[in-house]
Amino acid sequence: MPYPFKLPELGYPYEALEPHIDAKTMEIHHQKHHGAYVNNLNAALEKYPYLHGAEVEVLLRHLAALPADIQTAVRNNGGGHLNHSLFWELLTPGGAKEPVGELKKAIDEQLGGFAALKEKLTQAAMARFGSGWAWLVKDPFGKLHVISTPNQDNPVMEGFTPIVGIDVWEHAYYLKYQNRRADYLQAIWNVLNWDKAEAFFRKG
Ligand code: MN3
Repeated sequence: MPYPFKLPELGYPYEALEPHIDAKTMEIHHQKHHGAYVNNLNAALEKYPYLHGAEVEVLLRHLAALPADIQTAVRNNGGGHLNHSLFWELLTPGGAKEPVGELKKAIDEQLGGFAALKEKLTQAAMARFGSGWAWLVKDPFGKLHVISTPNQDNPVMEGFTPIVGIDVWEHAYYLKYQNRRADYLQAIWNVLNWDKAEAFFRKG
């Protein structure tokens, strides 16, 4: 959905991911952090009606074509909006707890299986200095990659399709885990929904 962008409903209660992700973190993360990205993105686009029909992915893929005065705002806040919209979906309670279907096959064949993927993603997330994301992505030729992006950059900016994204900003875990990013990264596997990841893999 293009401009005006809206904060999506979570579709599940804030406490649904306890004890792995606490309700307060989810509430602040969704309402305050994601909410601010949406508001700031709309504010940046307001004076450029010719951009109001564009989906956020399109804006992010073509940042250099945008008016210079809003490129940074769209990059940070459009990225923030897209990243978190994907993240809430990937955390939907229920669903498969390990890779399934076509995605499982691709992970087994290309990355050496789920255990190897977990290790690669955890490494990418731990190695991200400061704020950013770790990702499982697919390139346009069907190959999977594990990457990490700084700040709110989204893999679509590099031509990839995001399959799994893990938020490693401190706001994603600080209330419960404080400085212990490694503990948060261990817990996150309990709440990832691999049916959703499979759907992103097939769609992309
Ligand atoms: Mn976040």
